[in-house]
Amino acid sequence: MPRVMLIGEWRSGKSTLIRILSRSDYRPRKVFAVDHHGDFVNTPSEFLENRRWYPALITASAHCDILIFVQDATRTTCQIAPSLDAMFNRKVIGVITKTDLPEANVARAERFLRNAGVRDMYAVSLATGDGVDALRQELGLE
Ligand SMILES: Nc1nc2c(ncn2[C@@H]2O[C@H](COP(=O)(O)OP(=O)(O)O)[C@@H](O)[C@H]2O)c(=O)[nH]1
Ligand SMILES: [Mg+2]
Repeated sequence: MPRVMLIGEWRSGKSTLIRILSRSDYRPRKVFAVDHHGDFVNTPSEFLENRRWYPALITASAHCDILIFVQDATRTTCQIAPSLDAMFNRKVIGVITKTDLPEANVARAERFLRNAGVRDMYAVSLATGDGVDALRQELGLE
């Protein structure tokens, strides 16, 4: 399978996504550091929130095949900078989480991700599993 790196703001669902996609009991071990779990690379939310950390994201992405920008569908703001995809010479896909929650607005999350440079997006609920199969297929997971 490809090596997949996740980028997204605090509580957007990065750790949960890794747990579900890897079918294992992933708990992030490290705080404020890139965390490897099999073929998944988790990144600290702080690396997205302040551009002084962008070099750390670029370095971590170097040995990854696919980057996932994670956007929480219930959030009314987006911390992913416009055209952030251009910073990486990698395939980027978007994952919209929390589609099961009443305050979720998938169209808004899609706009945020499109603004960040994402073209291919997957809307999922990590609570119900909705949409996860399509994402698995995209990533070449069984
Ligand atoms: N209802 C619901 N909760 C979710 C979903 N994805 C993540 N969560 C919850 O959101 C919280 C933050 O998720 P986490 O994976 O720790 O976010 P991270 O900070 O990006 O790693 C946890 O309590 C998750 O259970 C989802 O699709 N639906
Ligand atoms: Mg986490």
